[in-house]
Amino acid sequence: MSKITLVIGNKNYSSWSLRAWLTLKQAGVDFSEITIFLDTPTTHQDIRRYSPTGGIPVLLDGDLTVWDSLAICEYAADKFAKWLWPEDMEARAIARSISAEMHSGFPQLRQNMPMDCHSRYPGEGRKPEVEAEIDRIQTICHQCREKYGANGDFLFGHFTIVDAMFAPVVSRFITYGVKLDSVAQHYVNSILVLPAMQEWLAAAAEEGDSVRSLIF
Ligand SMILES: N[C@@H](CCC(=O)N[C@@H](CS)C(=O)NCC(=O)O)C(=O)O
Repeated sequence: MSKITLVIGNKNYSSWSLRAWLTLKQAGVDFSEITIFLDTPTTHQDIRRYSPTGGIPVLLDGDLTVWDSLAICEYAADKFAKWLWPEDMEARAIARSISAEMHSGFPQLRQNMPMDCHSRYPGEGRKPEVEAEIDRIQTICHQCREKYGANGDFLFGHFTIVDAMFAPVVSRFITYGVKLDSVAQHYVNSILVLPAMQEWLAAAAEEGDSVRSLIF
């Protein structure tokens, strides 16, 4: 068993888990997974065995416990792959701003279009407040791709933590059939074709249960 362990929720539903998991995979980290299924009678106590907050994902590295998706991504960048953030200081500041925005924002998208990787609900959840958040995401795509994206297909060129933070949104756009402009669609496709993303989606499809009342 490898030294690093990531405790995650259902691959189909746990958007926060996807962010940490994809970051570790992209960084080539060798890690084991512990899956705790959400919305069962023992979920809460099972998560509490690992997590001081009662939330997942949680990363275990020897005696060290790192909780919260963004902190896990930061730890991966510190310990394994500095390139998970852009090299340029200003680009890095913008990348961190966008990651923080995704971490604390987009409540309408979360509430009305919860991640459900293997289901398809085209057109569901499209309130004006949701449209406004989708517009904001497209604006981020345009600005990053234009200013920082020249050397690759991702928001800052090569894959960074920002892209991991956006991966659940990409999945939501597929589930809810969101039509995007060409720049945003190209970006969505770039995330989708990542082998690690394909691996996550295939595992999510295999889980096949339904807890649609949950909001992630
Ligand atoms: N801010 C936290 C959010 C974590 C979170 O809300 N995780 C959900 C699963 S995606 C959870 O643990 N829910 C606990 C439960 O359903 O009992 C992070 O970024 O990691």
